[in-house]
Amino acid sequence: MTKDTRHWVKRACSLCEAACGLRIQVDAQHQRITAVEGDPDDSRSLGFTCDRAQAMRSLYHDPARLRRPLRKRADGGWDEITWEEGLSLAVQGLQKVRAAHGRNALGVYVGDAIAYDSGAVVYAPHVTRALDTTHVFTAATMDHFPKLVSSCALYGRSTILPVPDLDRCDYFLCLGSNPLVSQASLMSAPDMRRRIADIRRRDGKVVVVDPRRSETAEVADEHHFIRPGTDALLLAAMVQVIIHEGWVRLGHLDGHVTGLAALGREIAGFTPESVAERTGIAAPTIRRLTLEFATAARACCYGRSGTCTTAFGALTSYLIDVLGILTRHFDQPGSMMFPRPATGELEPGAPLTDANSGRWHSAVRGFPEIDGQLPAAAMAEEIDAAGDGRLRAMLTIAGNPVLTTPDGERLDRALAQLDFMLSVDCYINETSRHADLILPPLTVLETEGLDILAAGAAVRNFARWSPAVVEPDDKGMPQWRILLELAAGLNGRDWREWERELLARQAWRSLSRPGSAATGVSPEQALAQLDESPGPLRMFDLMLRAGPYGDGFDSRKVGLSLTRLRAADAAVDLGPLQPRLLDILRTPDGCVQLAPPALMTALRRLGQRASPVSARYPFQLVGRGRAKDIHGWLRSLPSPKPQRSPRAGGVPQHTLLMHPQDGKRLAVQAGDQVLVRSSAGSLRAAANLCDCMMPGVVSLARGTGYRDPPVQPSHTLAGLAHALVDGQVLDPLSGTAVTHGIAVAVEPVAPEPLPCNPRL
Ligand SMILES: Nc1nc2c(c(=O)[nH]1)N[C@H]1C(S)=C(S)[C@@H](COP(=O)(O)OP(=O)(O)OC[C@H]3O[C@@H](n4cnc5c(=O)[nH]c(N)nc54)[C@H](O)[C@@H]3O)O[C@H]1N2
Ligand SMILES: Nc1nc2c(c(=O)[nH]1)N[C@H]1C(S)=C(S)[C@@H](COP(=O)(O)OP(=O)(O)OC[C@H]3O[C@@H](n4cnc5c(=O)[nH]c(N)nc54)[C@H](O)[C@@H]3O)O[C@H]1N2
Ligand code: SF4
Ligand SMILES: [Mo]
Repeated sequence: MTKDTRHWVKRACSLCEAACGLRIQVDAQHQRITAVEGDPDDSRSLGFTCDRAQAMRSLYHDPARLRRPLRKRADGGWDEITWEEGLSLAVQGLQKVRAAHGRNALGVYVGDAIAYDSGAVVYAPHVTRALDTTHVFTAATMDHFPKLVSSCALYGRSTILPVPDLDRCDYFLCLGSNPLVSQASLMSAPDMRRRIADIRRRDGKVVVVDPRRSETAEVADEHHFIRPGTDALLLAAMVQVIIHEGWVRLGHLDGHVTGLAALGREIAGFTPESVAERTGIAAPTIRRLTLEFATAARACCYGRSGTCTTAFGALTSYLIDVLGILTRHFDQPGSMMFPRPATGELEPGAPLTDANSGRWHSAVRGFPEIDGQLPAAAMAEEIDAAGDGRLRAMLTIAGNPVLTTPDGERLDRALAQLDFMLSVDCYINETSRHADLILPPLTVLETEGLDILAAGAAVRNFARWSPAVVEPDDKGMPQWRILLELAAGLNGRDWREWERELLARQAWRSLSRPGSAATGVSPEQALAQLDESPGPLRMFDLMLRAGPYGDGFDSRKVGLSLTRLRAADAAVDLGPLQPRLLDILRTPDGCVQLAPPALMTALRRLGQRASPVSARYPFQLVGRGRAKDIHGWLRSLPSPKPQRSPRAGGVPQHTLLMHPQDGKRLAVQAGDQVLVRSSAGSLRAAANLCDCMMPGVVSLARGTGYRDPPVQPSHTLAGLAHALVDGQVLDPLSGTAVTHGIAVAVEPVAPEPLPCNPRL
């Protein structure tokens, strides 16, 4: 009888912010992952996983995943090279362009996938800093950047982000998010179906506002269709009613806000009656929802992608918070609250007075930098139209902007013109195929890490360490080390020395923080207690031990350290969220700013807002997430087991959803091919008629649709919903591209065979 070499390892799923607890079965002898399951003992997810969890396994085994550095040959093919060569060529390539054309000839794009590797999160900002360029782009300006801008204006710092205290609220108003499928973002709460059912079970109420009756709307008490892009009008009317009716109750924030009178004046004209037609929600309904929200015992107003990536994204994000602040549904149990991560990233600090925007501008359209970033929508033109000031070398990390930013085809061409391009990516995707050099990291299953992203957005405080599940490929390199070596190399330093210096700087920061658990401990004493091996783990140990729940470098004390988290081998519960806004506010006057000038200007602009639809483009297109993939890229993985039903929540995933009335008007029947056109481009899709759509609004899953004429997909399938996104249309306050509510025309076309990907 052969000995069974399989064993189970517990770790968090790293594929979205929920960070569910997994049990992963490993055949150690053959270095194979044989099963991925939800861990019933995980206190946060209680055994829940979504369809995507299996991708952790497929990703590890995928033969198409890169494992060694690749250098492009003159004929376009690739050669495997050593890590030493790869890293040295990478630094040389970037330095050569900098020496010849100056620092701003270098650019960097950091994508979403970086977020799921905590070690990489530690060193990515150091690479950006080492490039020392004004050309910094990230996926955030296609996503949640409006929230950061709003938080900066209200609370003085972009990282002070409120999270619904979901498990204690009894009224959940959810706008522009479909957490049943996406499992949410800026809210880490595994198993949203259970949590929403729990609100209803405790006699609470769930209200969803969405132009599509989404999977979340299906399980809510109420759903209201809204015209895409008009949430700011709805929320302005709700705030207007609260101020006008004298329902303002600031609670513990009384005396700690400024600008209420100014806001009252600016918002006076936004009555429910004045916004009803534009939003599509009747005035009495708006008044009733406002009354219900204001009088609920514990209420949360939450908005995500559908409220961010619109022309008034920052204003909408700000109004969402203001609604809570004015009704004492803020920073109190059961309302929007602020997590307290164990690594100490959200602790009190001195007021921040320096301007964090407008310090430089993009060369072509003159976009102001915000928090050090330029809009991703400006990337292509900064390469191909900025003359002498143009970008000549790019570094992309964990992203695929050719498919996820506007004008992807132009970016596709522009990247081909660069003098040098480096990608840190585990695939040759539509973007990294242009690189001269690709440096592929180990997968997260081969590395240890901490749930830092999820802890910063958790609906209940927790800390969790995840072990490596399989032995790391001995010829591979963890992502943290790739990034650290790049940062060190660009600074002309040895990477070990540079790591030590970054650690010493962090020691100084963590230990000098007011309220540190390690008061009285010197940086030298702290550093002497850390592990000898360089890397993010000893950085995390330092942050945990000096952090708010830390042992303060005294192992006799009850408190967190990496050793304790490792021993726990599960999420460590750190209790419910606590009121703390007044401690962490960073505004110069120590008050929440209710009437920041830029947002008041946006409010005036909102009053004059013209509808984007016209006779030429009479529909509005919104996106929807697909249960199995993230932005299309997981879809190309081989499936470890036969695909489940192609339906999620009853909605077929590959089609353009439209209301039957609209279908009738266009003489389009279910299954017919249609051409969807916007000012930016066009694509094909099969029509799917459904009364889940608001009339006049159509919906396409992210990363779907086919080129017109259809072409065979390359690696990730032609994920072209972005082909309709116009890079000229941005939320001016945040530089975020408008990906929801795009004005489009829809017309029936003669069918063409659509390419078929056997992996779909
Ligand atoms: N039209 C439209 N555009 C959108 C959106 C939309 O809804 N509609 N959504 C927006 C949103 S919310 C986001 S977050 C962005 C995402 O935009 P991006 O971050 O640019 O895109 P992803 O498709 O997530 O690309 C991730 C890539 O990272 C690589 N990768 C995977 N794992 C790793 C890893 O561990 N390390 C490294 N180095 N690479 C890895 C894979 O090759 C994958 O292609 O797109 C935005 N763009
Ligand atoms: N399966 C899957 N899960 C994912 C991802 C994925 O690609 N696939 N991506 C992950 C990422 S990076 C992110 S950022 C999150 C995003 O997670 P969510 O923010 O939940 O995003 P979506 O699932 O796109 O849901 C957006 C909803 O907003 C609605 N909407 C569109 N326009 C408007 C509008 O103007 N007003 C209102 N009120 N609603 C509007 C859409 O109809 C849609 O139902 O999901 C994460 N989870
Ligand atoms: S919800 Fe997110 S964290 Fe949980 S299993 Fe799915 S992808 Fe992984
Ligand atoms: Mo995102």
